[in-house]
Amino acid sequence: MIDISVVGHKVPDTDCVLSAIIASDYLSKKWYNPTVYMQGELNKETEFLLEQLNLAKPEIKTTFESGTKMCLVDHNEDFQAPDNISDLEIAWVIDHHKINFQTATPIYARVEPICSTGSILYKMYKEAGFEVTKEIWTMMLACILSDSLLFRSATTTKEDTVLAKELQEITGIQDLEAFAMPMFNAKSDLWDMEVEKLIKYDYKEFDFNGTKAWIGTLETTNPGYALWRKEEILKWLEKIKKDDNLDFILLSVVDIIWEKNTSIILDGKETEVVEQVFSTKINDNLADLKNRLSRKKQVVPELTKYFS
Ligand SMILES: [Mn+2]
Repeated sequence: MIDISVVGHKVPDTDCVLSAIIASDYLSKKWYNPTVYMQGELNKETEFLLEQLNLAKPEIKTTFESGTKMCLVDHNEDFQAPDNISDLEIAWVIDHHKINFQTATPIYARVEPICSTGSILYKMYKEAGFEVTKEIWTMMLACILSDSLLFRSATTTKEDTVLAKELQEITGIQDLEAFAMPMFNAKSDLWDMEVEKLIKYDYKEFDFNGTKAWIGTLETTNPGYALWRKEEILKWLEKIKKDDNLDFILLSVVDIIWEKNTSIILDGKETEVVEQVFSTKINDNLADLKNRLSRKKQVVPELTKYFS
């Protein structure tokens, strides 16, 4: 048996934490002795799901012993990976993001442009014919529903809806809305969260052709929890921009129910760029980015194009 550490990206979300747990089950059925880690605290949605499924919280770890064999799930780029990734041995990558990584040795890699890493793992189990517990099937379904926002996000593919249907049959979960809403509500329970934590709930950093950017997304059934605190959020965005030496920062508040993206935008460069890129007028530091629910497919590509 080969020891391997399985880990998802920085600022963990449901797909990356559950996929790490599923991938570790998968690898344990091959020739591995896997351990699951995560690179930060659970968000409230994932915490809710782990409680429901009676699963233990993975240990948090961002630096691994030099030479450790790694399975990266739901990410592949260095800046999303553990801090000392260049000292580690990437053995597996299971992901659904754009590829940008190098390895010293040949590896197992499974990357597909479908809505969740959980969807890919489901296909891998089917192909391998491994036996699966109901918890694992349910986790796969939760990954699909979480990352696709119950199929509302532009990242959803035809294949995901087919896979979800199959998983529904296997798990006997008939009403997907009833399954997903408590997840989304758990994630949206932000009213008493400190502003800094709120802003950093789900963010990713990007390098747009030398422009260092930071894009936060708050997916919520109750956008008011964030929008009511706009003035405070603007001050924090200024601070994060300065502290992290960024060129560009924005926070999208995504209303999952009404499928609407309202982004909080600083004056100056951010306003100028967002007005141009998304052909919109910014009022009171708020940009109506319409139904752009997906950072990956509807926000980042436009900005990448602008800055290139
Ligand atoms: Mn994902």
